Amino acid sequence: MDMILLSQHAAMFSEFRKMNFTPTTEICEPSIALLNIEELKSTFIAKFRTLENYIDQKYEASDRKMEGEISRLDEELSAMKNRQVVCPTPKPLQWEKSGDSYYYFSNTAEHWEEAKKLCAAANSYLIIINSRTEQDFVVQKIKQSSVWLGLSDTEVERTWRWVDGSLLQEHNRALYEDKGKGEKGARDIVGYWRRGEPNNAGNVENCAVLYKEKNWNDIPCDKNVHFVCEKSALN
Ligand SMILES: [Ca+2]
Ligand SMILES: [Ca+2]
Repeated sequence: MDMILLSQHAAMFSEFRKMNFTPTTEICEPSIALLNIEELKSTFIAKFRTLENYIDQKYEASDRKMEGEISRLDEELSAMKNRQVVCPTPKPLQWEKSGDSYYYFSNTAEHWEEAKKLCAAANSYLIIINSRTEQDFVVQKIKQSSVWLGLSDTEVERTWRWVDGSLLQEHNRALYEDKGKGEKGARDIVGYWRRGEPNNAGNVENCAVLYKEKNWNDIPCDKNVHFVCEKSALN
């Protein structure tokens, strides 16, 4: 709109120049010149008012248009607020009980952190293996080749911690002793590691998975893997 106004403005002044500013013999006469200047002044004022009105009208029109637009958006917003979003009732998670815990077996594969968050959101935690019996139960239930364990060494390499903050070495001392001699490559780290694991391959493996073969491996945490959430059945 500014461009329209400017061009309109320029056209008017060009018109004034054409009409009144060409010197003639007549306007050089003092009396006639005075008359012409008065005429020119009133013409100018009239034209200026016309321009003012024009600008006012344009702005008014623009204001009206804007008001219309705001009112339309307001109506749309109200309509959105009033619209009833009908969501299907989410199906409750299917928990399976074994020993003193309930377990949820995910239908999706996620990054380790996401899996951890999803379990937490369901008032549970990414599974912590406390016994061979527990591991056997999980392995026999999973349909996939592997699931995330709630175990990682992201903070300090080779310091494996469960999601409850406990250290693998301490937490699983009994489990290690129960297991017997331990496996090659993981003599200083307890658990059911697959032979040669955890090996932090490529320097990027900080999250542990449990394989259907009943052993563990460290793999990159950003892999998409199914997971198991665990929660206590005692409270
Ligand atoms: Ca457990
Ligand atoms: Ca590995």
